[in-house]
Amino acid sequence: MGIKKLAIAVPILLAAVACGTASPATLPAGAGGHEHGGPPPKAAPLRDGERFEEVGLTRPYEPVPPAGGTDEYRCFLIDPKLTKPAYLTGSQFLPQNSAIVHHGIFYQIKASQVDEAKHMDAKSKGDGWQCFGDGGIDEETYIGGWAPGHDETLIGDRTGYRMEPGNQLVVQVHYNLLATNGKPGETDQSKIRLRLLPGTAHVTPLVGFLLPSQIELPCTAQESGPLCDRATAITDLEKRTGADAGQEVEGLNQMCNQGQPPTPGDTQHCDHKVPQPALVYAITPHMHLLGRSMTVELNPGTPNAKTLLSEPNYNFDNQSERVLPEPVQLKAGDTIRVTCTHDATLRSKLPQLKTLKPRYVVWGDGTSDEMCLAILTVSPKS
Ligand SMILES: [Cu+2]
Repeated sequence: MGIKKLAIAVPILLAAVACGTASPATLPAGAGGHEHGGPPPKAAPLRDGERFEEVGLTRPYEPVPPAGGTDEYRCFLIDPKLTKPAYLTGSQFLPQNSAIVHHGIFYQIKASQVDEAKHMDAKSKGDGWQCFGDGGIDEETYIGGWAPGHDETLIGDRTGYRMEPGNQLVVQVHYNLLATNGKPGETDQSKIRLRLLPGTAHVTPLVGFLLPSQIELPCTAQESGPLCDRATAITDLEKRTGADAGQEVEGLNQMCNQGQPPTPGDTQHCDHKVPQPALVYAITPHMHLLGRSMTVELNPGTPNAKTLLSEPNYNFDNQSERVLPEPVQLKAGDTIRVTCTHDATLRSKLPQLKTLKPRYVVWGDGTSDEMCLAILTVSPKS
């Protein structure tokens, strides 16, 4: 996700990102085995002042999985053509070809980022651009996600993400061609139904607190090769995703591990201090394809400890927000611990990864890199 530049400096970040849900522990996320089908769920009734706006792909897109694989993650820039500020109070992905659509994740980008997105689109053949991982636009903010069977998520009564005129959406769609045995030719022209309120409405604005953790995932005992060396892997990461990627990794080690030599392992955690009072409504887990589990704890090891999220079987294809049963109040100075477990053995099992060389995995934007990110949907208030 486009949060990487922010991850170094600030323990808790105002912005938002995305991706995943549960499948049996033995079934790697994104490897297929999903249930598809059925028409999309009906919309809940419009509430006072709301309107629906349907946006979507401008024409059918034919997914082209890379390297003989069966999956493509494709990002599309979609203009909601807002002429006035609005609040996005709900969103529902409407898959047109549900046989091949595996998930949809929605990001908002500012008007100032639209050129960057257009550039990504223009340099890529066909509509949109390939985007394993996330949308690939700096500072993109997560505003919703969908996986088969998911209804529109409505958080509380009057809450929403503010959208300014000129802002646009980046929608990441996971196409999976297992249903056609990888045979090309299927097309999709999905839509999204936006639920909007005028920007003048009295709405509790939602923002994302982005809480990352470092990843220090070594090669498995069965794997070997030059990229299994951490320093070599980071040099390679910088070559693939930009010169500051290594700094991001070191910044996370500073933040989460006080700059001590990192301890390689499947499970890593990071503690964050809450900077300001906020009410948490929902938590969205984000890891990439090697992600196995995530927990988010409030004040661990104290009498007030509380588990906010326990995601024992992370599934990349269901990264919609998990709405908490009751909003939870955070106080300034509280500690939030984000813990992720990744599984390097999935690399040799997942169609999207198995052609790649074994590597020591750290935080990064690419298919073969990982993230560990809890996105807390909050309203800043006491
Ligand atoms: Cu990511």
